[in-house]
Amino acid sequence: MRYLVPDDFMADPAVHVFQDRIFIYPSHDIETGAVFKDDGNHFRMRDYHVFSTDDPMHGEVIDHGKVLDIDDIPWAGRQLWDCDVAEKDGKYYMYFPLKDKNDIFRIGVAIADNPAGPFIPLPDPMRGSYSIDPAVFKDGDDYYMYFGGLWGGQLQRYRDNKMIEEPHLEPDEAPALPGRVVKLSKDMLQLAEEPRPVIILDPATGEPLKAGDAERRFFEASWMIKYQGKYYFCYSTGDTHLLCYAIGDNPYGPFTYQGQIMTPVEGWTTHLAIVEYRGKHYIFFHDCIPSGGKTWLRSLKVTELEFDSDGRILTIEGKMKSEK
Ligand code: FUB
Repeated sequence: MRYLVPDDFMADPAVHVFQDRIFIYPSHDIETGAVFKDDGNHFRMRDYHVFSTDDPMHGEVIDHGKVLDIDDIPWAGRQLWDCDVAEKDGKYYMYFPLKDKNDIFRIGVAIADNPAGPFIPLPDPMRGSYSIDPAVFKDGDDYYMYFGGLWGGQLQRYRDNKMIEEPHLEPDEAPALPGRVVKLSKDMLQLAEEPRPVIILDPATGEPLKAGDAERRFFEASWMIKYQGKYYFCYSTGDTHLLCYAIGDNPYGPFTYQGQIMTPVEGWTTHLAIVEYRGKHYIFFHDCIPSGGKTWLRSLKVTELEFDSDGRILTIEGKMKSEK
C-alpha cells in the first residue's frame, strides 16, 4: 500500500486511464472546525485537484492543481463531495455532487478539453439528479451513472425518484434502500431516463438484501468494473465500514452479493475506485491514519487488487501498513 498525496488530505478517489496515464479525481478534504455529525456536516470540501501517474505503486504523482472551485459554480450551496470524470469524443465530463442553496444534494457537470482540467461548470445541476457519489461507467457506446448514499447522502429522502415528505430508512426486514443507475444522454449532460434501483440479491435466497443486513447492504460509494464479461458493482456499507461487491450480467443488474473487497480502514468512511492499467488491477481508497484519525481529513492510498481463477476478488486487509 502506498500514500499517493502525503502532503494534503484527499479522499473518495475516482480513477481512470486516459491517454495511457492513470488520472485520479479525489475529494479535497479541509479542516474547517465543523463538528462531526451523522449528516456529514464535517465534510465541507470546496474544490477539486487532479492527479496523474504512470506507475501508481512507485512512480511520480503529478498534482495538476486546482481544476474546479465551489465559487465558480453558480448554483452552489456547500459541500463538494465525491466526483467522477468520463471521456467522450475528446471532451472530459466531470460529475460532482454538491448541495444547492436549499441544502439539497444535486449532481452537476463541468467540462474540460483534457483530463487534467480545468473544468468549466454548467450553470445548473442535471435535471432530476439527486444524492451523492456519481460514478460513471462506459459500456460500449453507452455511459451509465451509478449514484446514491444514505444518511448525509440524502438517499432516504427519495422513493421512485421523487422527494418524499418524511425521509426515512426502511425497517430492518424490508428490502434495503438501493443505490441508483441511470444511462446518460448522448451529449453527456443530462439523465437519459428515469434512474433505476441497483438491486443486490442475497445468493442464498435470491431475494434483495434487507435493510437490517448492515454488513452487506449498499450505503454509498458506487463503483463499477467489468471483468471477464461480468459486471462488478462495488460499494461501501457505510456504518459497518466494509467495501463489498456484487456481480451481474449487465450494467443495470440485478447483482448477486459476492463478498468483501476490503475490511475496515482507519476512519469512518470507506470508498474505492478500481482500475486496470498495463495488465494489473489497482484499488484506490482512503484512510485517516496520517491525520491521527480525524474522519474528515482523509489520505489517498493505492494497492494492487487480485482475482482468483473463478473471478472472485481477494479480500484486502484495510489496516495493512503502507510501504511509504
Ligand atoms: O466525502 C464525503 C463522503 O464520504 C462521500 O461522498 C462518501 O462516499 C464518503 O466517503
